[in-house]
Amino acid sequence: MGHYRSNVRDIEFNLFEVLGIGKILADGAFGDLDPDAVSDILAEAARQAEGPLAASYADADRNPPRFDPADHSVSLPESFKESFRAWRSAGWYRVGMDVELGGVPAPRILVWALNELALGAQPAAYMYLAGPKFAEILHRIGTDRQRRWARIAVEREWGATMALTEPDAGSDVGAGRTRAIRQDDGTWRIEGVKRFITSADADDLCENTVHQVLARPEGAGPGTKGLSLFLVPKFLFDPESGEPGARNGVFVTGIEHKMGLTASATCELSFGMHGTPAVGYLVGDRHAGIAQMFHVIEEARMMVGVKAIATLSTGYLGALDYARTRVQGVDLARMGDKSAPKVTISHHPDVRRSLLMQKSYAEGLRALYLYTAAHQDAAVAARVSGADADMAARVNDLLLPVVKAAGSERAYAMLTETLQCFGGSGFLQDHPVEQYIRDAKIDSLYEGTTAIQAQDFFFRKILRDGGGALAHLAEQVRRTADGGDDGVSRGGDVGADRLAPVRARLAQALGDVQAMTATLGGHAMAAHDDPDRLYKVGLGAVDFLLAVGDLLIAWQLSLQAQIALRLLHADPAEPDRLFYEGKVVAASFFARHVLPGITAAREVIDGLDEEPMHLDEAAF
Ligand code: ST9
Ligand code: FAD
Repeated sequence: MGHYRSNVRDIEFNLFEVLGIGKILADGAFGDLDPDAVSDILAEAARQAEGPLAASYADADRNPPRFDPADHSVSLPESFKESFRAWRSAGWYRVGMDVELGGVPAPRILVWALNELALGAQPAAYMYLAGPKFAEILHRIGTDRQRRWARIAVEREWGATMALTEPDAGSDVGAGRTRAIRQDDGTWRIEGVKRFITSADADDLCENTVHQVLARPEGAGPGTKGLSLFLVPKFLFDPESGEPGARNGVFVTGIEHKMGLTASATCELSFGMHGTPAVGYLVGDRHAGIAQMFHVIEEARMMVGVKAIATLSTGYLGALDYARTRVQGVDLARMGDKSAPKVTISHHPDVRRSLLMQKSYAEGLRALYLYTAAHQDAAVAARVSGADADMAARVNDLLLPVVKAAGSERAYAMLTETLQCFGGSGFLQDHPVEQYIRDAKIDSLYEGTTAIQAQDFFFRKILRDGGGALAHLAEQVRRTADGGDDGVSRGGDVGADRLAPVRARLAQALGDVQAMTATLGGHAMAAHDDPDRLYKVGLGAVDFLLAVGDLLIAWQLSLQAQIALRLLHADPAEPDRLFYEGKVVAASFFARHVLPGITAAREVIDGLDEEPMHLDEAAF
């Protein structure tokens, strides 16, 4: 069996029973797609993800890409290229893509569910296949000529990169020094060095690669607002047919040697420095680089969160299998009985605690990313949360940093629980979990570190939004805590007794989060007169974001438990009964074991103090 274990049962529970995809599709907004087709798509994509796509996971890690300075090329492992080609030729990336680009209509909840399968099986391949997604964005924001290029890019299967980072410009993208010089023919010369660029050379997987580059036109102002977005193709091409021509002056000049995710080549990329000018084309013929690049960044931030969650899910399912078969020790309740039979480790309370922790985070985070995806389609959002199109977009904006940062931080922490379940064997390369941990660490770093997400979440997504999207979400949480309708099924409150303690803790956690929001908001307001009060926000922002993440996970788990209890009432077949029982216990476990931490986080936020900011660096 390959390394990857999908959880299609849980994905389907989310799509069908929680989000109500059946009713969404019946509205007709997504063409002929029907529930049976959704199930078929998921089953077949999972089979391919677990099979050919996942097949090269370990091999590509042990035999990573190599860089040849003679011709600035990167060669990828053959096994990896086979996996990539198998997945690309299956065409899953067309599901949900713009029909004008050859796509098939589908709601974003299905698109992201499919993405989870690819990202769990072979995340580097998903990233090399970013070309069509880049093309979709260019098709939205480019000039007419660039919209044609977008169609060419899909037809000819070109690759794409996003090139922001430079040696002195990481989190601080606005410090970028790459220059753009306007030419008489309307094109631009790009000069500079970018660092850490993912998929900057794709071996022979793609005929051409289009780099999306932030650069500063001569005379433009400082910071991010002075940056413009340019397309810089590896090969210049015929603008009508796309036929590649001369080599453009953008060259890979090195690859990074990384802790994990080694199959994904991370490159230094230089522009106009090897005797050939780097020709660039201004996107949309307007200077709005950072805003345009954020279309890409938003897609990529969601991708990173889903990657982390997918990795946790496969890790958890592996740990579960191991715990069901590894025999060690006797049942704790018979610890004094030397003749007691040996049991599998899944009988030990601490292993159960660990498995439930992994399960509740993996399934709660999956529910959260799918709920977020539901707000990427106005029609779906209206059904799921009653949001209008404007509110749907704001809820999506609010949740992106939570999916990205809580997803990556919690998945990484839980993967150490996964490894622990394997005992010493988990430390060996016999199991994929050590690679999962190495490969997942990057998720809290790239696409904006956790600290950057936390600031984005508080300042932009809450304060600047006037708290509107947060209030919309809080209302949904409140409804679940009150035992209201689950939104989709409109069933009665079947599990009221069993869920009462969960709901009480959920209500308490909601109150704690609202109090934290008010406290941090108070500091931000007071900063108009006393700017140092912003330090308190900075000191508490990550704790706050993670607390909100836990609240939302608890909410989704409670909602799922409510639906599961109703379905249990209908006396389902045995596998379904077990699945729904697991849902109820996961919600209860998370409420008891994790939610008290939100009250503790509230205390931390209440007690924030500027002392760390006044400590002399030498005293650290
Ligand atoms: C990276 C890649 O790490 C990781 C792997 C990716 C692999 C995929 C590769 C292939 C890609 C090909 C493309 C395919 C497409 C899809 C791919 C999917 C896989 N929301 O607050 P201000 C804008 S890449 C929306 O003053 P500062 C807005 O226009 C490297 N817009 O910021 C705003 O103006 P206004 C990733 C936002 O202080 C303007 O920015 N690097 C948002 O100037 C200025 O805002 C990072 O992520 C937002 N949330 O700059 C950098 N925020 O206010 C992290 C800002 O008027 N650093 N804007 O609306 C940051 O995010 C910083 O906070 C900063 C600060 C740079 C924004
Ligand atoms: P720094 O910005 O130097 O941050 C160092 C530490 O300081 C972090 O803990 C950070 O949270 C903290 N910090 C920095 N500023 C602040 C602040 N204002 N407030 C609070 N804390 C702060 N970039 C691309 O453009 N394209 C790519 O395809 C790409 N792929 C990547 C692939 C890999 C494997 C890696 C490692 C990086 C990639 N990157 C890419 C770059 C990535 O986006 C940056 O590494 C990331 O944005 C952080 O920048 P930095 O590494 O310079 O860290």
